[in-house]
Amino acid sequence: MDVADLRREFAEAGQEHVFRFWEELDGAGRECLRGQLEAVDLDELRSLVETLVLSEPSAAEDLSAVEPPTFTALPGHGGDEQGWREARAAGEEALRAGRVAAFTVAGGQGTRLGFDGPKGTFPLTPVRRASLFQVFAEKILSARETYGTELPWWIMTSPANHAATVAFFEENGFFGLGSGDVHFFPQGMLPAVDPDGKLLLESPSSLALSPDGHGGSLRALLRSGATAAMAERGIDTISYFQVDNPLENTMDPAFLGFHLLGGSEMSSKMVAKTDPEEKVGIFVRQGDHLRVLEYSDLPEEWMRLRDPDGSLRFRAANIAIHVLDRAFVERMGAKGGDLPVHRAVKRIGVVDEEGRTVTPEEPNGIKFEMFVFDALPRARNPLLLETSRAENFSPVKNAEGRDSPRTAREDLLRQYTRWLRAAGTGVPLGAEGLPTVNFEISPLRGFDEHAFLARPANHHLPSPAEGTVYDGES
Ligand code: UD2
Repeated sequence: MDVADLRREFAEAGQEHVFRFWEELDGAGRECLRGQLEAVDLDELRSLVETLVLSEPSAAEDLSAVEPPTFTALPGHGGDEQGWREARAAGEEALRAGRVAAFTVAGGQGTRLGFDGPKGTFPLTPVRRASLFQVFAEKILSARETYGTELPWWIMTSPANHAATVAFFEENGFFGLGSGDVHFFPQGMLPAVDPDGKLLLESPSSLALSPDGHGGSLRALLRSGATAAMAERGIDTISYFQVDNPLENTMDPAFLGFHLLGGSEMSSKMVAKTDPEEKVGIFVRQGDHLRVLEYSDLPEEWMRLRDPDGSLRFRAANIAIHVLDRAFVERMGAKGGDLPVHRAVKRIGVVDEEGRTVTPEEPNGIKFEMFVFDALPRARNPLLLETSRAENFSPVKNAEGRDSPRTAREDLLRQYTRWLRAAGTGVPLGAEGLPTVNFEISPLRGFDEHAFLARPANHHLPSPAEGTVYDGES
């Protein structure tokens, strides 16, 4: 677009200040800013500013019709064992038929972990310090072997970590998955604004942009051509998980089977919340809809409500593991995502009058993002499945304390110990159910407990010594 036209459009939208360094910019700087400005949807921005920045914050949401959701319980918790067997068989059939793809959202900024690099490259496992990406890659390799299928993997990055993510896979030979079966695409970005709704500049030649949230994955899957590539390969089912959860069970056949047998467009896993303060979204039923209330939106007194048996009333925690129907993603993505946008007040680096980027001590602006779980109320037959926390959820969010690399490593060790014991190998135990030696089982030996126990070579292994790695060799 002609710069004069662009300038006029931004002036009409009350955003002409983004050109304030224009005269001083060189050719490359002008191209950069111009590209970013052309990508801004001014109508969308106007409506976001009106509803989320300039209006009075809406009084607390009407939560009167909100109830705990119904869900499919684990067999040990009253779930129907036969139903679980049938679901598992259906999921395995879909995996064998090559109908399933893995999909990881890895575009987040990982600020809380304080790690310099894409979170998926974080060296995590107890002995090898294999990265999160390697853990997922090995699970996929194991599932491939079990089901004799290709299981391609799509990874959503952000413009900030895309090149580093791709380079990491290249340096590591794609962990043996084959470069044709691992696909990367960057998510969309949304501009940040100040409390008056004015676009913020990060530098003279760049807006302050931030990733549009994991909800942006729906439109990014479509726009990047990922869903078209999936369709071409006969894939209609997408296994969605976050880069921060090494216990994520990438290809859970029972979960896939419940999703498919239930004719669901989007299914989610839940576990019981450990304590009122745990920072997880909560599944609720509102009228006819299943939805997630983010932890910050759950009223304080609701956090502590208990059922007569003592369990938390609102306990259905969102562990961010979903199955998505490909056609549903295409439908949602075609409407630009069609998800509500949330606001987050943040400290945002902005340019000063001298053209330097300065990050203030206090929040100075508003970022916008979408959440993938907001698609649940729009999905046909959404399904909620109870799952085992110990086998599915131990996220790496913080550098220390709760949900940190230390707690994730401990939960991995507990998982290895359970699997070995189930396979007839003794493991010396110390405090808190942790083994007294540090050791590791590569996911190549089984992507889940079922797959691990199904391999005769995993039975009656030598008891682990300090530093033992049960790798892919039998
Ligand atoms: C998320 C959920 C929370 C709970 C918890 C479980 C939200 C808003 N909250 O909390 O309800 O389920 O996870 O672990 O999701 N990501 C992107 N692009 C983005 C933003 C995030 O790819 O623009 C990815 C990010 O790389 C990570 C995941 O989404 O894999 C979670 O993001 P987060 O760390 O912002 O979510 P969190 O921990 O607040």
